[in-house]
Amino acid sequence: MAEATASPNDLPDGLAACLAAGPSTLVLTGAGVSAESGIPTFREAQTGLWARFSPADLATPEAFADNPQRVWDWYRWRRGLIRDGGPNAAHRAVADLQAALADCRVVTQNVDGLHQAAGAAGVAELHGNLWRERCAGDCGFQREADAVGDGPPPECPDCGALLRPDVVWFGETLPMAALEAAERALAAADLVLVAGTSNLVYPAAAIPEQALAAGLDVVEINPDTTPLSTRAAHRLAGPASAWLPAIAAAARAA
Ligand code: BJW
Ligand code: ZN
Repeated sequence: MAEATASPNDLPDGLAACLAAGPSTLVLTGAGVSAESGIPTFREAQTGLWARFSPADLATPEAFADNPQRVWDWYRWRRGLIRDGGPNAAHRAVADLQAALADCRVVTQNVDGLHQAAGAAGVAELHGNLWRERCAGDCGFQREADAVGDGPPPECPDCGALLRPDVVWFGETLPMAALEAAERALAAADLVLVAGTSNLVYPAAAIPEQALAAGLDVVEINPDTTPLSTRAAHRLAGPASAWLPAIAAAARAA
């Protein structure tokens, strides 16, 4: 199938005019932005090895307590996909948008680090990063992982408890620094681009709601509809790898 593309001319007039004015922009991303790097999203049909497990059942503290090996196997499998897939045109377009606009802040729910790999700066990671590991006990140890890893779950070198991926599971609080960065980005924003998220998981899903309540222009980029779709000023139906480059090109041309 030919790769879907879009040009700045395909953008709705209102959005093109907004981009031409060089808006302060908040880009909120979710798993759909990394889908075209070969990384499965959470709520779409799962295939292959992990088809038997709901990601929502793996992304919980209870799942880790119950079976840390299974949870580590899942994260290591995903690390391998991320390493092999690398950033795609959507990640590169977000970095291009940052280069084109005086103020463009990126807030992501993704834990894959692919925005940074594509060159985006100051990315607020609401749900952590799976390339970081931290003690599942309370000693505070953490480290960066540079390899996918294998074997039994790693142990904390300081206290002997298990290490876990430094990500945010259901029922856990989000990192304060990322939440505050998201709040500041929202307060500064004229335009909010919401790409590749089902808008179902809170508090991330509250960001577009707060933007709407504040009267900001909210644009959704997603091949499918979400609870945001009917309320966004513009809905760009299709893949992020088509629409985000068109948006970056329009901002560059302004
Ligand atoms: C494309 C595409 C392409 C495909 N281009 N698009 C308020 C109301 C109700 C519930 C709650 C609430 N506040 C809190 C809750 C509870 C809970 C929650 O939200 N539950 C809901 C499910 C109802 N939230 C939490 O527990 C959060 N913690 C919290 O609030 O703490 C405070 C607290 C503590 C104690 C008690 C009470 C409160 C934590 C949430 C953590 C989420 N963690 C995960 C795992 C992270 C680690 C990992 O990656 O493994 O985060 S779950 C998973 O969902 C992951 C994602 O970041 C997150 C969002 O998913 P996302 O990105 O939207 O992906 P999908 O798959 O859902 O959607 C993909 C989309 O892409 C689709 O729409 C496709 O169409 C689209 N797409 N291809 C563009 N090419
Ligand atoms: Zn420890």
